Amino acid sequence: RSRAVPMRGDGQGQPASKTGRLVIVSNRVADLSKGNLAGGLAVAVGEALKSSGGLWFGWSGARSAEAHSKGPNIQTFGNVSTATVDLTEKEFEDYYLGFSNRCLWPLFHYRLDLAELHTTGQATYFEVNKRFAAEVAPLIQTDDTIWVHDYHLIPFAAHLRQKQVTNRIGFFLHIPFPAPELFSALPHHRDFAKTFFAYDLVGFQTVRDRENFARYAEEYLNCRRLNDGRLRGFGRTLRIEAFPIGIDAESFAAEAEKNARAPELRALAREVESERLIVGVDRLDYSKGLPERVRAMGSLLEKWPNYIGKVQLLQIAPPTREGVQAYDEIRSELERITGEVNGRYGDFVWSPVRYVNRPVPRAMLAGLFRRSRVGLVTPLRDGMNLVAKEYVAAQDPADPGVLVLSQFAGAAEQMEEALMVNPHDPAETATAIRRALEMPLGERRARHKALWNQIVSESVGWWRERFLAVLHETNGQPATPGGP
Ligand code: GDG
Repeated sequence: RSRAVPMRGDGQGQPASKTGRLVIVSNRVADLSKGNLAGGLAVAVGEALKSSGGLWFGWSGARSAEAHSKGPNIQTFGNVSTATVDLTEKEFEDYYLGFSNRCLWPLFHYRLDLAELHTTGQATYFEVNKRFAAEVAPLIQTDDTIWVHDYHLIPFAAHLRQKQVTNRIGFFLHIPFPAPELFSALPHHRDFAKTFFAYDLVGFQTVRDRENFARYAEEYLNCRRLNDGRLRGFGRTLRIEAFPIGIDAESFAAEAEKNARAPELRALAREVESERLIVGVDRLDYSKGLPERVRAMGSLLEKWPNYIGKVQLLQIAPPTREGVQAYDEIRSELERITGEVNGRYGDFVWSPVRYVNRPVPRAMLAGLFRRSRVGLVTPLRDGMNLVAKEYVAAQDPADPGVLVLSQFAGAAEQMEEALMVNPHDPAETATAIRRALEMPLGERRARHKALWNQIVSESVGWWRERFLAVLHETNGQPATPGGP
């Protein structure tokens, strides 16, 4: 665990509330009119926004034909405001679907084969970042702390600095940072990467990601690594740290306990015993290793036919980023393999894989996790993977299920007591599933206890407070026109 602890300072600096407002910048802004904050980022930063007061800026989610914005749409909810802007159709196509999701997403997930490196979207990506920076700059106050999120907005601070903004600006990358050899395949990668140096702090999910970035900066940008771990380059000193994102484990556990007996789940239990139920929940993304997972089910049944008619994988995989070809392809592939495995091993009353291509309400997911003996989280590459943590949080400590986890999920750096697998090897995954299904109660309890302690102590609140505390230890940067 100490691997994620900051190398410099104690991360216990001034809390955000004592030093002015928090300004969150992310691709999408949550709808705060709904009262209850739902969804990853909103839950993750919501408390900090409420405690220090703040502003959340980003895309409204709407597309408009007009090329010029009339300024952000500002809405106020108590001490928190949202400021949103629309994207034009071209911006949506080139910045969001194009460069962000056809190029950066696959590249950062080690999928050079899927990355559209020559997309014209890179120019629009920079333009949108520039426009966003211009729209938010007049709203920034001198003592604001600015926290920018994720791969859509990497050059955001560079554009903001050109508007003479000298505030502290932090960035958190929710997805992996790839090995330098991969990143350097991006055309103009140096111009792109130097924009990281406009931040005061760049946070990564894992030590591996942080070190990939550091190695890239040293080898390709001629930066110098200081003894305290910071990077010196482009006339600036950049602090880089690993901050593994967490969940609110206690509230997810309560939700799971409350929903474990929901009528929908009782009906499911009539068909498959809980002790034989395996669950997977993932956006239908090629990074999540879904076809490999279904192949592993085939491998399990081939090697151990005693499970035929008894076990079932319930895979929830809601569609995502429709309109990007790689997503249409992964869906076809998953559906073909699911059909193949079900056709080979299923009969009139039972099939080994149940596949749901729709989102399921969060409460239902929590109950489902609790009723499933095995949680199968086998991405080929993942920044963190919150499902792994949610699955653990949902278990009954007296009779807990077992997490089977990919070594390539960021969560693997923290969750050592899971059954770790190489998701590229269906036979290895099948062996782990069998081990999970057969694991004695004592071992299940011991593993669960260790994992539970881990997710409770390194919670989402811990992540948020540590990021902001470390950001407050930095000094802010002079605005250097024309700089990175
Ligand atoms: C990115 C990074 C990183 C999923 N299906 C349904 C549903 N979900 C919820 C899960 C979980 C969340 O969505 C997914 O989070 P993950 O972390 O698993 O993955 P990404 O969406 O790829 O998130 C990832 C994360 O950012 C945070 O930094 O961990 O590595 O890729 O909470 O439960 N929720 C509901 N219905 C569904 O059908 N309600």
